Amino acid sequence: KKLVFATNNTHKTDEVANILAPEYQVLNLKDINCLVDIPETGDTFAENATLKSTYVYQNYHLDCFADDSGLEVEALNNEPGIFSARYSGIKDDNTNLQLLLKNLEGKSDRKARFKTVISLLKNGENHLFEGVIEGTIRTEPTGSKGFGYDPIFQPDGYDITFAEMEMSEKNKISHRALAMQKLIDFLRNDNS
Ligand code: ITT
Repeated sequence: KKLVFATNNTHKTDEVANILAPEYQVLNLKDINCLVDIPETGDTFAENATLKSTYVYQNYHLDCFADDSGLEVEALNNEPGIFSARYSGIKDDNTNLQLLLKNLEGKSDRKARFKTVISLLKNGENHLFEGVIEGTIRTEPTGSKGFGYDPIFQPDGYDITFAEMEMSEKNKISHRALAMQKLIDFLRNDNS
């Protein structure tokens, strides 16, 4: 079975493909020849995820899902949140991560959470699934796996960062994995 995932982020595609295999095969925007960076003009993860899924549903007439995600840092009033991909103004993971570390310098509260909201558009109906993981922000990046803010995020209960985990390990606990599990459960119970 094939599922369209409305994303341009190859790291997201890899993680989600790993979560859905072998039951589903994932096609991303490139695979359906959609070369657009879909505008994310909403105020929430849910709105932005829905904008991405709706774009594909309306232009390609395909059932699909989209993920909007980001990092909320307590001492930064939950920033960067929906602006995680472009926190510094540009879409560069390392620049954004360094800015976050700089803005947290000297702060003792290092609590943060990763959030994902997935919008599934099936038969014209929008279904939302959320996943959250709590953790802390390290003072220095560690590890080279994963993407985005993974090298500075240490999930609660672990002494390593997401970037030090194998993808299979991150995929057991991450915000994206939790939201995806809800999506999978929904699809299993949905016979429409
Ligand atoms: P699409 O919109 O095409 O899916 P994107 O990278 O623009 O790709 P978002 O708008 O959802 O995706 O922004 C998510 C950003 O949040 C992402 O670029 C990372 O900086 C950060 N992020 C999300 N999930 C993450 C994860 O699992 N590990 C590290 N950083 C993550």
